[in-house]
Amino acid sequence: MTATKREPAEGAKTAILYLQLQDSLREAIVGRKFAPNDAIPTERELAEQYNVSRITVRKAIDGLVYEGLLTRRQGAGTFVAERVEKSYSKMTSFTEDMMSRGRVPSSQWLSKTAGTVNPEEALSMGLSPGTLVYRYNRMRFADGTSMGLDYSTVPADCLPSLESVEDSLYSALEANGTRPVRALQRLRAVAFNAEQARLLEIPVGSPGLLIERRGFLADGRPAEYTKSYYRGDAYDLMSELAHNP
Ligand code: 16G
Repeated sequence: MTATKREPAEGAKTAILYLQLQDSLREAIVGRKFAPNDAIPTERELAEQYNVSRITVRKAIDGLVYEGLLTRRQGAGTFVAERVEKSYSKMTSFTEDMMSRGRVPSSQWLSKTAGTVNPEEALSMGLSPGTLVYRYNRMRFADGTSMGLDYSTVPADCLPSLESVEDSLYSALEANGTRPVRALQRLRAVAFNAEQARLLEIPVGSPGLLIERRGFLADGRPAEYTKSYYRGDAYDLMSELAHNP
């Protein structure tokens, strides 16, 4: 059998083109040719500029959206994703964090259940076995892009009912006069597992930040035990330090 030099098949050519376009867009974003929050050129403009089809452009952009470098805003275009600079030392809620940055928060419920504390929750919050708690598990989005997952447990005596939490846990707690005023937090690096990655539509093993928060009321009673799994590519955590000799 003789080896013949063959032209790449049509499909392979498209694949090469979209990967090339993806690389040059990625370079432009990482090299800050486009700043965070900048709109990138439209599909039509990119297709003309790079002399490729709009399908190729769409595929290249899809990949960068998947990587978290770009976000699509309905009706407005495609923008360079902006990392959320979140203070590690302020006790804000996801809703407040997003709204203060002009992003539109939304959530998708994974579950909302009532039950008695499990051993982990009991130890974390100092609750006696048998205490009734509400559990709220949610996917969190900003402008429709997945940002992370919140798994919250709240003692039932902090809320009027399981159903009282709609869009924001903290506003429900606030309305009930039981918003935590003090918290302990612990931060750990994690890799998203297959289930979490599927929910967030990111590659399995993507880096994440696990922030565990235990929130307390002024009288010391526990009000919240939340595990927040935030996308590592979406957040910058900031805190202010002072030297107090
Ligand atoms: C944030 C908090 C979480 C809180 C949630 C309430 C961190 C690390 N975690 O995700 O503890 O339960 O906000 O948000 O800040 P919501 O009021 O928008 O439901």
